[in-house]
Amino acid sequence: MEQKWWHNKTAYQIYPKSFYDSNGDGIGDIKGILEKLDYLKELGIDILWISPVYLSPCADQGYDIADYYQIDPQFGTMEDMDTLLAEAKKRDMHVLMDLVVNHCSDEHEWFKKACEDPDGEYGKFFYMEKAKDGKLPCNWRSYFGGPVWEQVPGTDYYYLHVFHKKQPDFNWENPKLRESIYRMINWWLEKGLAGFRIDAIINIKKPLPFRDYPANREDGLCDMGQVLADARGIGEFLGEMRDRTFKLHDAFTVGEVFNEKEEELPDFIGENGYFSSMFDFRQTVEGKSPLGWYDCRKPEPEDYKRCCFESQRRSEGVGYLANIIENHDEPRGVSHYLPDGARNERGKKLLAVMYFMLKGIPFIYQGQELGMENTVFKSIDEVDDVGSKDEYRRCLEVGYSEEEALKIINHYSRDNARTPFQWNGEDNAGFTKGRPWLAVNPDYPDINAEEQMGRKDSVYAIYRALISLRRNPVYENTVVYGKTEPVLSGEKDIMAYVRRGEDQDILVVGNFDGRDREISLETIEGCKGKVTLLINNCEDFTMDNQRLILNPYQAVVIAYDRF
Ligand code: TEU
Ligand code: CA
Repeated sequence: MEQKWWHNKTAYQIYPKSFYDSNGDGIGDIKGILEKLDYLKELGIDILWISPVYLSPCADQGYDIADYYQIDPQFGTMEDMDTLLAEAKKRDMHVLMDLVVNHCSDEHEWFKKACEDPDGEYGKFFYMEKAKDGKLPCNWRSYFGGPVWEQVPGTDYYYLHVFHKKQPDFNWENPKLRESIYRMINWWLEKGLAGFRIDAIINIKKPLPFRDYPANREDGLCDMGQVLADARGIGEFLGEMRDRTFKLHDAFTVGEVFNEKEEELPDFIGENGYFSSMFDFRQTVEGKSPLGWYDCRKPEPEDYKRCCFESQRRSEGVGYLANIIENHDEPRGVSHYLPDGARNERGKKLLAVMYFMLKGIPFIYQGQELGMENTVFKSIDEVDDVGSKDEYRRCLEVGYSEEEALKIINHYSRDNARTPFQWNGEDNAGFTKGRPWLAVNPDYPDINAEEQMGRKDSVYAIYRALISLRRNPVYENTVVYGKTEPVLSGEKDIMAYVRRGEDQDILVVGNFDGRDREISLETIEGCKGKVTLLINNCEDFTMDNQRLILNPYQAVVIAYDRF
């Protein structure tokens, strides 16, 4: 496979509203990111993905864009953005913005014009349909609850929104709309952006004409997953977008793609794929249910292991997935994937090692490098996120008590990942001098950057070690390009794999069991030569010959050099 500039990079997601507030209004901002660039550089980050900072009424935290060419004043100005691009460049860092083009905001000029004249030029930028015999055009359910159709005020037209009603969907079938989007993408790339994270992109192709699908809840509506599985031809849009924009700038793009069909993977991320990479959501969706959060199940270590290996297998020789344990839509990874006994620093480091050493482009979500955990909401009023509020309603609807519903929201709420970044042990974790827009997680006196940076055995320290291993010239080739081979698969709660390189094999072993485990490495092929312990989350390391003894939740990375 041809080598690309981004193959050996490490990426970091910034959720700007919660990263660092430079002016005391309680809201993180672009100047705040600027102030913390050196923190990110020191950690070893090469690529920054910044969640939306465009002009937005913030019905869905900036994922509802009112003007793609403006920065929302709560985040700063276009000048701040230009400064950020320049300062990142000085530090050899690449900036990605979020590309949200399945929908915009109902406050976008195009949508306002569309509402004034649904049959006119801008009406065709959206899906505007009339109800037939009092029946909506189809029975799809929006991701945030309720039908996808909302009436255009004062008319008998309805517009389509697969997310919130303040997020009207674009009509990608319209070439004029596509042109307008490409122009905007190129405008940003010409400014010096390195690329984009591409939001909810699988939704841009709708199966047309609109029709009903079998309902999966008592509301008579059907799940969007089912609808999208039936859509054909998204490749025509994505291929065109690639050729008209990304390709011209050698941009790095990472798609938020759910539910692609296995045989489509080469089209998405193979040579000349639509995107450079896409997130691996295999373990994110494990245990999720179309019925809602109340029906979700937390994955066990064995599930986690199976999901990771499945993704490694199907992407091998095809392309590079972007590996994550969390993002702004998910609970904190350490709260979701670790067994109860491992909810401590050792366990957090175990999870870090296991996902980070996989083949692909590792993404770190802000605070993950500190082992930030889910927060505690004492009442639903403390929750801001639209999605969580809908899921709470849903729990009550199917018969859970308020207390039980809150427990479910506490685990799955998207706000778990959106609490302010914990910089230090001072008021509001040093995030703001004012009142934070969302309460700081009360655990900040114990978990914060200042404390961790000053300690050699912190979670932060292991992330730094993992990142620097990725760019260590002796191991880089194996870490970036080596094939992943799962080993010891019969050992329950042991996750082990070998990265096969030209100069060495690198063995990665983690113990998700709360007990010591003795493991024989005899059955593993290769793995001969000079042994070097590269990473270890414990103080001790017991290996003699082919026998390895692991402490509870221990993780080790061992290189076997051939020459
Ligand atoms: O998420 C898209 C997505 O598929 C969602 O269904 C996601 O799984 C859901 O938020 C979980 O509750 C993207 C963004 O990442 C998300 O923050 C936005 O809300 C959404 O698009 C709409 O732009
Ligand atoms: Ca601010």
